Amino acid sequence: MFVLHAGPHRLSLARPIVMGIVNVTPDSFSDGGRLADAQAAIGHALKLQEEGADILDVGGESTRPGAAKVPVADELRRVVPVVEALAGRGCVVSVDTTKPEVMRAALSAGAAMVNDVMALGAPSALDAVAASDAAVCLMHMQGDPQSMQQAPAYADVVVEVKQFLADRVAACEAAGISRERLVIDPGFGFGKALEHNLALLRHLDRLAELGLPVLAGLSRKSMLGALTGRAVDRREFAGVAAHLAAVARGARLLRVHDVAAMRDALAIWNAVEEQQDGT
Ligand code: 7PJ
Repeated sequence: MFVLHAGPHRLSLARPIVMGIVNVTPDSFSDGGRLADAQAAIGHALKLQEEGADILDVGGESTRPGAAKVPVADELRRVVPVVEALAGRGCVVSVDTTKPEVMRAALSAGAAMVNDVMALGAPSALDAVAASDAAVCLMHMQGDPQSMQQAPAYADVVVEVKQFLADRVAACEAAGISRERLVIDPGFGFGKALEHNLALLRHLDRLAELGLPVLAGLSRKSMLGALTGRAVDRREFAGVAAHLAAVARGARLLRVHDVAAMRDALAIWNAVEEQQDGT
């Protein structure tokens, strides 16, 4: 069973764990700027921690489809004070960024994990993580956030995503980042049409065959809207169902906005899985 090495932390994945989303962006599609200032983001993060988040994922760069790029100085200004405050309180903090400069600053400020939607694809991102003892989540994306939802296309989405992740894992290992620090993620909604997202969810167990913990991030995503007709702030139940479908296929980390709801669902899931009835 997996134990994730994230800086000084050892996170057992014997049960699925919850990563709470902390946006420090004025333009994130689901938080709409209400968390724009560091104090508000810290308060929100501590609430998620209280609700049972195991990891707090702090991001200052919106990656929603069509989102504008954020200059590195702005992202540093948003993210570093929040990381520092949360790590200082003993929280397990992940930094959601694609920029090596932000990775380095956040790791110095106490982040124990890097969550990169580019899977350390930016020049020197591998080096930035290799120079630390942080964990890293490697996510698949087709194209870039500006254009990725225009015409996603795959011959076999599951095979292609799995191969991409296997290649990035090999690159990490070659750079000196050991497997105990790695998490893989199919990147739901990142250059994927509904059929691609559903195929990846249905066959998530095939990604788990890579022998690394799989993270699923489906919270509030447009796929849930397409299936339920719900607006972005009404997708909590759909999100819980989608994440449990992921857990049933081997997901060990769940990246969510609605931590309390996910915790309740996992309380039931774990009780059923761990029931000792002699059968
Ligand atoms: C994901 C992410 C995801 C990982 C975002 C949103 C868009 N990081 N960052 N996996 N999604 N690892 O939260 O809707 O699915 S930003």
